[in-house]
Amino acid sequence: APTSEELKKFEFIQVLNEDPRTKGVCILGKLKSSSSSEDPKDAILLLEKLHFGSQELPNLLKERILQWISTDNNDIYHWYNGLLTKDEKFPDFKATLIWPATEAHIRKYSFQPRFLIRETPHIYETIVKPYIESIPTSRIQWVYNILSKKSESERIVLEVEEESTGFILLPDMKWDTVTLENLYLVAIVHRRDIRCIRDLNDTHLPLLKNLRRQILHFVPQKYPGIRSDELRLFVHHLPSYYHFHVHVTHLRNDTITGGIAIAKAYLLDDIIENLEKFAKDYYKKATLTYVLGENDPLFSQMNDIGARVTADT
Ligand code: M7G
Repeated sequence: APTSEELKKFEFIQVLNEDPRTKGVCILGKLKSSSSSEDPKDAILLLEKLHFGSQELPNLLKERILQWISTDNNDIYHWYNGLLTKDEKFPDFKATLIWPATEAHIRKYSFQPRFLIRETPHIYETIVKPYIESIPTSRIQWVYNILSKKSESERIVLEVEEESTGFILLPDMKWDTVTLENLYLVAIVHRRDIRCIRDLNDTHLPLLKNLRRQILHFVPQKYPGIRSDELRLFVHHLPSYYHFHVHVTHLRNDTITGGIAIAKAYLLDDIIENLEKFAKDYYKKATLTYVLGENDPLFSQMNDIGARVTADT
């Protein structure tokens, strides 16, 4: 990973996106490796200001506030800005560096108009599936690195080693791993034959139920204070990475960047119910409505075929 000295040389190009609600920004730049003579490569830096940690709150006023800056007042209302002292135990922000970043990353993280799409089984078969099959496996190298313990192995919180129902549970890269209300874990299955929700059928019920049971049993034990009925288990469609995984988030982590938005997130409970009670090939037959950004590689084909939602679809 680039050192802080190398990161200081990050050359700013432009802001790709920002969200005042999550205090997050996404910056495109160039970054050079000091150990090689290669040209600087595209880099995406996701920065997010962190929440006050519950451990620091009791001493915040006494120990951590360096300066109060009075800005205004009105009657009994008084406003200030403040500066905190630096403390490594309580970092100010979290950063994710994607480097070298591909064109696909830049498109994904850029602000873009979004549209609702109706993906019929026919559209899936003729447009989406060929697209999924064309994605190089290198795109999910990070998933294989986790499964083979090449990366993030010390972050694994639970592993169930079984060929057809096994998985690895670990913190999602979006989580600061400290703020419980923002808990965000991802369960990545060991098997490599399920690309997305469309591949699921009744033969996968043991896997889906195992994920549900193990996660709901384990997470409240691992993170005391969290109850099983505060955990949202869901799957994205479309996902960014076509290797089956389940998102596990705290109910209070309900910002859009938490990935929980309707027409993107499908509850694991509903998936199980649909396959078990309604049809074993439910996801072969269903029309799925979801949000697609204009920069998505599928957008122009979807647009051409008339997949965008209208009053008549
Ligand atoms: P997705 O639904 O395929 O895509 O979910 P999304 O990013 O559009 O939601 C993939 C999930 O894996 C996301 O929640 C990512 O934040 C998370 N994730 C992505 N990468 C590259 C990593 C990684 O390298 N490590 C970990 N722990 N999580 C990742």
